[in-house]
Amino acid sequence: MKTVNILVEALPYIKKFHRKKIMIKYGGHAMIDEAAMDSTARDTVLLKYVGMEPVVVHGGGPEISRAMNKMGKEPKFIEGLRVTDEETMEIVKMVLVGKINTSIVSKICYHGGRAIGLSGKDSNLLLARKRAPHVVRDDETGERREIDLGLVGEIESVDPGIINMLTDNNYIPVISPIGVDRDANTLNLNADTVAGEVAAGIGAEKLIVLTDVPGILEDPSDPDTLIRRISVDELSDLVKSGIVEGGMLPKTLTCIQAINDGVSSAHIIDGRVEHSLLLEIFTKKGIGTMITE
Ligand code: X2W
Repeated sequence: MKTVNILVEALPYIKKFHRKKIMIKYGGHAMIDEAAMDSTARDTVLLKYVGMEPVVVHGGGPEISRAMNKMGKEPKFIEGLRVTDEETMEIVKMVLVGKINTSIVSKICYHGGRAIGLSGKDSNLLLARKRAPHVVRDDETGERREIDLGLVGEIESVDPGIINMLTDNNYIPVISPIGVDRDANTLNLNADTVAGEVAAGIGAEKLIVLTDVPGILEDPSDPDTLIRRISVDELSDLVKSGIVEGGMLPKTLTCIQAINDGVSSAHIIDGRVEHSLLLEIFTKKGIGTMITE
């Protein structure tokens, strides 16, 4: 395609999303190296300069696990959620708020954006409560057993005020998935859930989840079976029939919930592909899976 045609193809999208909030979730698995993070930060700045209002939520699961291993702690997950004791919570804060958040903020600023780093504690952005213990049933004895996840939270409410104030003043908010409870305790939150809930809370037009797979696949072992567009109802059927499973399940449920809460479209795309964000937003074909009502 001629370079100029790329710009012409982008125009309807630039018009449609002018001044609209776009929630972008930078997944820990998508941020494979500094170059990938830098490229995504630059694309985020481009979105801002063509008139959209990007808001970033980042993860960092793999990096937290690496830090835990270095400190001699073994990471443990139950249904995708990290079991978080006091010491793990300190590591989570250090990695997410101290390292990843500041790194994304400085990369966005380097490319000319005005990024501000926040966690869910700032201005009570993410009020959370400790999750109830996970109940498992022993297959043999049928006995019920409770497993406490520790300092893991579920979101009670999102206060969009601080985010709106920042986007209204041309800043790009960058949010760490850490919540606060009513007694000021820190809680570890799943970053996908945070992205979905904040997207709904701020009335975002789009939720874009950057991860390490091409999107939702009909056959998870075959990248050629990518589903490019799907409605929430069709997707809910795929979930019920067990076609969407494993690591894709929480992301898929987050997208379904976001659409049901009023976000116009949700996208799952491969963040390892350079400029996947721009290809998804500005081209007709897109690059990943787009979910709509
Ligand atoms: C996550 C927070 C980071 C995250 C964790 O501790 O790994 C819980 O599991 P990704 O890269 O998006 O997976 N929190 C409760 O979600 O990062």
